[in-house]
Amino acid sequence: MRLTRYFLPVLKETPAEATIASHRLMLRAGMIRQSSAGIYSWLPLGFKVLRRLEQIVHEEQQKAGHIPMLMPTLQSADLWRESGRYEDYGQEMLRITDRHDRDMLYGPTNEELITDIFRNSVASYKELPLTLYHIQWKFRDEVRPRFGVMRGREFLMKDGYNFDLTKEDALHAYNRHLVSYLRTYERMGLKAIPMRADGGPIGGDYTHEFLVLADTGESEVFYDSEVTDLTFGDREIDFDNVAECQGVLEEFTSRYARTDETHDEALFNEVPEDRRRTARGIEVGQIFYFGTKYSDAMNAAVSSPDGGKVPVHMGSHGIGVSRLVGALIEANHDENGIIWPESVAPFKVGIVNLRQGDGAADAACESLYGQLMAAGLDPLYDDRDERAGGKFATMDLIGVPWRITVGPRGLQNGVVELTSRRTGETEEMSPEAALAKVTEIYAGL
Ligand code: P5A
Repeated sequence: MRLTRYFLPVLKETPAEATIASHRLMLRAGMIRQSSAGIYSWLPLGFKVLRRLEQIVHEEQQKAGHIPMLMPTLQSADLWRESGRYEDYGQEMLRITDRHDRDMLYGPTNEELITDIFRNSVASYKELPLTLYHIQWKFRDEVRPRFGVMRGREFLMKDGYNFDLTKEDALHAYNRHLVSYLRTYERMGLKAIPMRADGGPIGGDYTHEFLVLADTGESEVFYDSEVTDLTFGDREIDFDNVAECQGVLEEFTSRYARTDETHDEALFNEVPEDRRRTARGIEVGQIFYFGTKYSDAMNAAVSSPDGGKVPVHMGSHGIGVSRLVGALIEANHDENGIIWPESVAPFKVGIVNLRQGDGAADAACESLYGQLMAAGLDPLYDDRDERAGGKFATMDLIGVPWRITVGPRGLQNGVVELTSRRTGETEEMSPEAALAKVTEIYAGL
């Protein structure tokens, strides 16, 4: 993309309404604009990151054997009357009446809708196990929407639902989700720690939240510092292997790690004192096993191998996709702006032309631009007629991980500069060497 042809409305001033770094930087970098409280437009740069996160989520879900689909945002109230949640959900639910006076709602989650689809299409245990998911906008009329996309009213969620014959099978689905979530967050360059939590309005008493530690997080958490040393890494996993998935769950959840909803001071005090930590965290996902809560209420049953009908065991599993954009920035920024991890960067490489209009500089930039495009490295070429300082500031603000700086003086010696946004380190090298180096960095991401 050439910057002169892009839409990147960066702000010079820090918006007064933004109190945390991610909110401030998303506004300043031209990623989002508020449309009304807790509701945002995603401008091109923000949309690119959002799409990239969705792509990672899709890939990891499908590796785990989960099947993508798409449900609508608007739902009929009748389904929610069946489960009893139409009344229970209270003011967080946005209720709408259509022209025929039918009660509708903007879905805050989809347990009822998916259970309805399931019960109308699946009759036999032979069609299980089944896990369906989608990535769709949700609406929760939060009392206090704040921190930009972190606590929005309209937000993007990946939500998945498993249907199983037995509790044992459903717990395997739970474990599979835990493993796939660990992989998903790590691929995004985030450390998200599973912690025992509370079922809240979704239900069930077996649930883990995934928390990214950050001072600006809204949840208070208590944990054994050893949990922060755990990583899934690039190990191979067979998602159908019950023992293997159970092993990962045990490895990642056997140490003390809880949100304040389930915190148990006596148990916490059994952790050696030097490892006890209290901190704040951003909840970027949550997995639930709630058994037959919805299948009982909505009569979602299948024929069992022993004959007769049995209600299916279910769980639901969510990732806060739009919140993750904020969480990623909270974890990756400095005083000059965002520092995207390579795996989620909206543009992989920036090209800064120090002297727009100079024949040699323009030609070298065009050539690099063409080659980076051809290599699939999605470059952002700052081809504006602006001072170098302004161009560097823009690249730093929007967080492009690698910058290639091209100027007439360097070109006389056959070199350009390659700069890392994260470390600030700059190396001089030939344009070919710069191209080879960034290609290598992004290989496999
Ligand atoms: C699991 C999937 C559920 O709704 N039903 C379907 C279950 N879980 S949850 O924990 O309530 O939400 C899942 C994730 O969505 C994000 N989230 C939000 N993001 C931005 N703004 C909000 N107001 C908001 N509310 C929830 C969180 O990341 C949460 O873990």
